[in-house]
Amino acid sequence: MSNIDLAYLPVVGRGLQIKIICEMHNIDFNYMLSNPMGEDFDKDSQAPFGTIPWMKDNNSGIELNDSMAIVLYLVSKYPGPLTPQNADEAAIINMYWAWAQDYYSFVLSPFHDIITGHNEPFWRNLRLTDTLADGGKETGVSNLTKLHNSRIGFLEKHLSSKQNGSFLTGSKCSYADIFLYTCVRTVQETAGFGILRESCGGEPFKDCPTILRICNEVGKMDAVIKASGDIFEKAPI
Ligand SMILES: N[C@@H](CCC(=O)N[C@@H](CS)C(=O)NCC(=O)O)C(=O)O
Repeated sequence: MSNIDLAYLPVVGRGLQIKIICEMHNIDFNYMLSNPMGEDFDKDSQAPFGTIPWMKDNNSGIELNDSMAIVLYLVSKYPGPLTPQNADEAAIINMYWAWAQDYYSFVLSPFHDIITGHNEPFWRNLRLTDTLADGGKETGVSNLTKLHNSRIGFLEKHLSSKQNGSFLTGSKCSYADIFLYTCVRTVQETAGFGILRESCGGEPFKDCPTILRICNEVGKMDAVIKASGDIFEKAPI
């Protein structure tokens, strides 16, 4: 039996970063596909908060139902290259992780509703939003494109003023770099995010050389290549 049971969806989403982190820390895991895109796991009845990712460590018995909680647990329980060296380093990494989580929650996730054509109330367990309300798809895409540009604009300005090594926090790749990478490549490469690419004239990160440089460095790492496989090409989002 694998040490870790991990449930998510067959998309990049909030699952790939956990898979990459497991690969980098040699953590064996059993990947289960959840409803509505798989039958190994029922998020509505098996996940305490009704969302995925969900994880159970069969060694310790600990069960976690939040992506950041899962990542923080894995890098501290199973130390490896992504484990922060001290509290200060951890705090800064967690701030960048939270940037990516907010970008995902408020930009990418509402795009998922447009891409998958869902706008019915309560189709999610976590949030009640209708991205298509007040103007339909065109307005929704236009508003979210503005938000995308604003969010990445702040991060790029901040990072470019630091001139601080190849990664977010300096010379060492962190779990926040991994999440930034999965978000950026999702927008650049997955079929579903073609609508954001189109809305940005084909290059959604064209004014973000620092963000792109960091993602290029992350994308060169063997564990990232191995864990990602062809997911950006094949997954819809
Ligand atoms: N803060 C949570 C958010 C989890 C979340 O929203 N997961 C989405 C998939 S990425 C989900 O389960 N959506 C289905 C639903 O809400 O029913 C985390 O980071 O794990």
